[in-house]
Amino acid sequence: MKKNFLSGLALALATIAAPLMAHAGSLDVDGNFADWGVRNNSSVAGWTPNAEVLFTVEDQSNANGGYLSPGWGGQAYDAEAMYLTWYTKADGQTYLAIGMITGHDPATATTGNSFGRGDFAIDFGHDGIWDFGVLTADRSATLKQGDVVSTTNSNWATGLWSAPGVYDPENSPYVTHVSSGSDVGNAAMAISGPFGNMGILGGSHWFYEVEIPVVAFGTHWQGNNPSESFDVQWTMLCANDILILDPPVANVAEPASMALVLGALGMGGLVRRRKTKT
Ligand SMILES: [Ca+2]
Ligand SMILES: [Ca+2]
Ligand SMILES: [Ca+2]
Ligand SMILES: [Ca+2]
Repeated sequence: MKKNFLSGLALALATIAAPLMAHAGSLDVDGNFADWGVRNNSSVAGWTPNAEVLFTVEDQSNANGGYLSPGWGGQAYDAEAMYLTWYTKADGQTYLAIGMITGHDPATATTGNSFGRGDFAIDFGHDGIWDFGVLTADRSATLKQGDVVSTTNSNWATGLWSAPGVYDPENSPYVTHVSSGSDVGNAAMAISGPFGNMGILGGSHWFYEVEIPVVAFGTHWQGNNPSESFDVQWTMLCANDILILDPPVANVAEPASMALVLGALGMGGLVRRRKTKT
C-alpha cells in the first residue's frame, strides 16, 4: 500500500516536472548554441531554435550601403538574433537565459571609428526605464563582466544616433553599456570564438550565452515565472544596430500546463484510490 502510494506520487511529480523542463530545459553556458536548437548549417532554418525558446532574428549584411538601423556598419556591426528562455533547476533556483548572435567581433576595440561590445539591458514593465544591465565586459573598478547591475537610465551610456539614420550622440536614446549602478548579482556568461555558415548572408559570427539567477531581479520576478512583461536589448557601444526581444508574458505556457498537470494529478489520485479499493 505504502509502496504503491509512493510510486504513484513519484510518477505524479515526474509529470509535474516534465512541462516545466520542456518549456525550457536548462542550458550549458559554454558558448555553444546546440542546446538552444540553433544550427550554423548555411540555411535560414538554422536561426530557428527549439520550440519553447522565444526569439527574434534580424540577419543583415553589407547590402544597402551597410545600413542596419539606426546606424551603419554592415556585417561587422550586425546584431543578428536573440534567444530567451527560463527554467528552474533542481536546486529550486530559477534562471533567465539569453542567447545572442552577432557579426560584431567581441574583441573590437573602442577607438576612432570602431566601437566595442555593449551590455544586455532589461526593462521590466515596458516603461522605458532600463532596470538592469548584465555586463559583457568590465565597466569600472567594481562593475565587472558577468555582474547584474540595478540601473536607471542615467546609469547607461548611449549611442551615436537620436533616431534611425540621424547622427546625434548628444541626444541618443539608445542605451549601450552600464557606467554605474548597484551590483545585485552574478550571471554566468560565455562568448564563443568566431564561426561561419550562419544563415545565408555569410560573414563571421559570435555567440553570447548568459544565465541570470532571477533572484537578482527582486520583486520584478516572483516564483518560476516573470511577474510582469519585460524587454531585453543588446547593441554595441555605437548602437549601430539594436536587437530587442519582447517576450509576451501571455506566451508563458506554465500556468496552463500546470492546470492540466494538476488536473491529471487529481485524476491520477482517483485512479489510484479506485485501484486501492479493488
Ligand atoms: Ca550552450
Ligand atoms: Ca548578418
Ligand atoms: Ca541586424
Ligand atoms: Ca522598467
